[in-house]
Amino acid sequence: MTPMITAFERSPDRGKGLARDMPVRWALEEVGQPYDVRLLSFREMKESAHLKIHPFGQIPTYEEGDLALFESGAILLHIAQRHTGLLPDDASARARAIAWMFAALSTVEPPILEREIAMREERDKTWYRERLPILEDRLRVRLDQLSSRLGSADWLDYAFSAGDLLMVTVLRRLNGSGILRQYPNLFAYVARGESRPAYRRAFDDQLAIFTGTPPTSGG
Ligand code: GTB
Repeated sequence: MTPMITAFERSPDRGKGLARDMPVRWALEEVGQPYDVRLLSFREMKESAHLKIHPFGQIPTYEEGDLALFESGAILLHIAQRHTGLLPDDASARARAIAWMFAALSTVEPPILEREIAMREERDKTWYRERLPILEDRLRVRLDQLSSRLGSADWLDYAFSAGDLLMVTVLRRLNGSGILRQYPNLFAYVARGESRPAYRRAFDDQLAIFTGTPPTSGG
């Protein structure tokens, strides 16, 4: 059964691969699972047909037979558990890779998002100039820690895993900020993830939606 995922009909990032269908596409490409894509407008995301699948009216979702999932992290875990290639066979290594998935979404991403949201929505507030350095300091604490842990390794826990896939995805949100360049090992880590063939295929497919050119694979 070919899974169906949802994505923006017109992504606000203009095809930069920052929307959360990107990690789902990347995971499906890594495990060699073809998939279909249903594109949704912002209006369609809030309609009852989609709300039955996603209670918060967002993308991505994942449908496969009777199973309908929302939350990119849960979708990633499902794909990684169902196929080989994204989680190690060894039980302890598998548990550690899953810990990195949670770390990406619940420890590293929040300070990245807080800064991003402040820059987008609070620029005109009186407190903005004082608050931004506080948010950037908080972010640097996390990046310092992540950079120390990664050291000179290629991936967070030996072999590439779904933990790396999500961590690279999360760090990509800093693209263009100049912050990642201050951490050469994290910068190289993101580039290493982006150079994987599966990543490239996923990126090109989501970009094709924006540019209107036919997809090469996946959907
Ligand atoms: N926790 C959920 C998950 O991980 O799946 C969050 C899902 C989510 O935030 N979905 C967003 C959405 O549907 C799209 S990805 N938003 C529409 C809405 O809430 O009405 C977030 C996103 C959107 C745009 C950019 N961008 O333009 O750069 C980046 C990321």
